[in-house]
Amino acid sequence: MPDALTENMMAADAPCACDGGDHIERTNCFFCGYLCGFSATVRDGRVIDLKPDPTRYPYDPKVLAGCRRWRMNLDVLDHPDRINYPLRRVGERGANEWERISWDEALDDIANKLSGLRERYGAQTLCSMIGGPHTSFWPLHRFLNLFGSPNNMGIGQICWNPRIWMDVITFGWTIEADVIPGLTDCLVIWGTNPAQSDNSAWWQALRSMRDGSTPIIAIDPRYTQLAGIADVWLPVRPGTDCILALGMLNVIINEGLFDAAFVKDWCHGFEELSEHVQAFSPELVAQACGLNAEDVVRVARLWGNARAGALVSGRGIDQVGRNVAPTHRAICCLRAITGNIDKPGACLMTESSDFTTEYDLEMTAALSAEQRAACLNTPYTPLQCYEGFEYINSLTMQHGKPLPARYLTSAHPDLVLHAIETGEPYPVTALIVEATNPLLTYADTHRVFEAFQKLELIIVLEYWMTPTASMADYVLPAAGAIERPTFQQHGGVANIVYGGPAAVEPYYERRCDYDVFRELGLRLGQADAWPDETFKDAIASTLEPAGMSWESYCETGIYFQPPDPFKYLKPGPDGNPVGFATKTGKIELASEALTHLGGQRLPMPQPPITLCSEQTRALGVHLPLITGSRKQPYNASMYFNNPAFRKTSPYPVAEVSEATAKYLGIEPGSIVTLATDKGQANFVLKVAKMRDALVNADYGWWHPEWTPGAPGFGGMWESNINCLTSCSVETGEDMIGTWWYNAIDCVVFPAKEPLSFSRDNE
Ligand SMILES: Nc1nc2c(c(=O)[nH]1)N[C@H]1C(S)=C(S)[C@@H](COP(=O)(O)OP(=O)(O)OC[C@H]3O[C@@H](n4cnc5c(=O)[nH]c(N)nc54)[C@H](O)[C@@H]3O)O[C@H]1N2
Ligand SMILES: Nc1nc2c(c(=O)[nH]1)N[C@H]1C(S)=C(S)[C@@H](COP(=O)(O)OP(=O)(O)OC[C@H]3O[C@@H](n4cnc5c(=O)[nH]c(N)nc54)[C@H](O)[C@@H]3O)O[C@H]1N2
Ligand code: SF4
Ligand SMILES: [Mo]
Repeated sequence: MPDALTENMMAADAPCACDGGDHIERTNCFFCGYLCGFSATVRDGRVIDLKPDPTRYPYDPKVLAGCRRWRMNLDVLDHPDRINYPLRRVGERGANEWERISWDEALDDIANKLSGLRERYGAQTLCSMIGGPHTSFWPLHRFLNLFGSPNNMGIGQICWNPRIWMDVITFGWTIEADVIPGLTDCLVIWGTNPAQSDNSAWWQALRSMRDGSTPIIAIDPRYTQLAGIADVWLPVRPGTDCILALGMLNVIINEGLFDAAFVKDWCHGFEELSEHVQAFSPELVAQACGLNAEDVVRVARLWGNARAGALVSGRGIDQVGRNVAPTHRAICCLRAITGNIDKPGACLMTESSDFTTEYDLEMTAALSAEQRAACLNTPYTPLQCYEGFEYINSLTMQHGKPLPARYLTSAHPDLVLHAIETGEPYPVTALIVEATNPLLTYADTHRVFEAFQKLELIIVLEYWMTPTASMADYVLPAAGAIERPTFQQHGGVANIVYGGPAAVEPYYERRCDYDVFRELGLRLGQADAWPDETFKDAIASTLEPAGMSWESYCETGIYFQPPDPFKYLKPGPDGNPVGFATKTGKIELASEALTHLGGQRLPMPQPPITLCSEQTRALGVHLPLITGSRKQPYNASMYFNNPAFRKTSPYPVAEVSEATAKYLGIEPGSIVTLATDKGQANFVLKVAKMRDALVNADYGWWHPEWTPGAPGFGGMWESNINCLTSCSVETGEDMIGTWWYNAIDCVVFPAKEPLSFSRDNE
């Protein structure tokens, strides 16, 4: 019996049996980073059916078989809650009272207001906020560069940048694990759980390696599905991963397991590193990390003996505040001294794109030196600012590879919020919010909310009336994936892009994000910078340098050139090997780049912070907290309006181990309040296999079925873990500014009132 998916596929392959007027269009999903290919049946400009298209990227029926979301692409097209027309606020901010206006009126209004604010306060008065990879952000960034605004808030510091920055500083470019079954001889998966965050091709590949021939090591305080297929599970104490990595280095160096020839030829600072790690004996490390010393030694030996060792890290260690850079640096050293760099089956250095780089797409060069200097990050985060970017970019440009500027310079939310609150060092009065829901996903919801009240102009591009959108002056209706062409590249640090065409023109008056920024640009004197009238034309121009036509992009859904291994050995202009694009030309175990910028040469673990005063601690039991571990079927603050999902995953959950539940004296299934000095939120307590004395809370929860806007804002005050978090730059990481979503603390106590989401409706 073919399953539903196979039937779908067979139907997709079969000749179209539809009415004369129907036709089939290729298109893509964009509900997650895979951008799976679909074929859509279109009748009179409407999609009437959608099927997986296994002939296009990612070419793997298993991806869709494991996905619960893809059918939603049809449901959301005509969903009654979609925003279909430009809206202008008429009531108080947040009152959810709107008038429908035309696009021309909206764009003229916004352009006039932005122009007026720029005259009054300077271009830096405009900031932006972006979120996870839901759309192409480069059109917004181009608009900002030409407008003169240096402050884009993103998710960079806590999602992607720490890895990218530390790889680039150590190796001269970024690294990807090159997992090849049969060749890879050790696989370390650190602080990521692809079973929930990437439950498709990558997770399937990992499962297929379960035969025991490649040792798999999972480093995660929770016993995830990944831990379930691993040979070793290290339930590390959150935030102590840097210490663990230094302990592994200690064993590998002291037992002589490193690749001595590679270290001699290609690593800078080995003696310094060797001396540095002597303080991190397995016993001391085990105590600090809450592990057994034997396990630390075992894992160190597995990795030390690997000659095709692949190491993948994730969000778990991207969000540990001060420890983020030292942890990633120590991991870079683990890869380097074992020679597991730029080698098949191990870790490969990626390439720069053959198609137009992100640096050029964003028109980075258009932002003047004066405006770069105005970026609020200067001098607080010396790497994550234009000075830091320019210095490191000058190193990677030795090999002709430009870094993407906007992510790596994105403004620190604490500094932007401070400028909104105080007008210092200059007034920030206007905000463009694209494809993000910061009232749920940025740290310190109360503070973000207060800051929104102070702004003169908020523009939100959205699908839905989210809590954030309800605070806007203008809400602009965004076209979804199958209503617009899609283009997903890896921030310009790899030679890959995928996506495809729109199946239909946008429904109602929705527009592709690109069109919005182009139209605003045209109204603000940027005509020369927007030669491509449509996003499709812009994608076609972007692909041109790679020799790929729009038609072949649509046909295959991908442009990809695999990176060459052993790039550092290739002869340079003088006939010698080119080496690495760092200051010393070698892999910098001791970082000359960070030293140059005033940072630490060697990875040094940092102490934890507390978000709970004595007064808060008196409320209940004080415990370490991690937030936001990914769970299907939701994604951050999205898809809570899917009734089938809500049926299977109805509540926001806080997980603890069985022993911890007993210690708390609270029955699983009860409602608990988690609190810090910043605020509180309610969750259903659940028991899970994980470290004792630790809480793991969901993130992103709100209630789209409740009334948007004041006072409840779709229930965003109920179970929003970011009511508890902080984005303080002072307690953040020194060089990048990363704040803490993991390895923080909270107080747990039984909720005083039943959860209001047990009500059917508000
Ligand atoms: N379903 C779903 N999928 C998603 C998303 C989503 O919201 N929902 N979001 C997407 C996005 S934006 C991202 S960035 C990726 C993230 O995807 P992943 O990198 O896989 O992130 P998580 O699933 O949160 O995994 C983090 C793991 O780190 C562990 N952890 C927490 N603190 C620590 C620590 O201090 N040390 C160590 N070693 N581990 C720790 C957690 O227990 C958790 O299992 O997922 C993407 N995919
Ligand atoms: N406590 C805590 N906070 C976290 C994290 C955590 O683990 N813990 N994770 C952090 C991470 S890694 C990330 S990436 C962020 C994610 O944070 P966000 O990106 O803010 O989260 P989403 O809920 O995915 O919000 C996306 C919004 O964009 C809209 N949207 C989707 N596609 C489009 C489009 O094409 N155009 C437009 N205009 N809008 C669109 C959706 O309707 C949705 O409202 O959260 C961060 N915050
Ligand atoms: S949600 Fe992701 S895996 Fe599922 S169809 Fe869409 S792009 Fe593919
Ligand atoms: Mo993310």
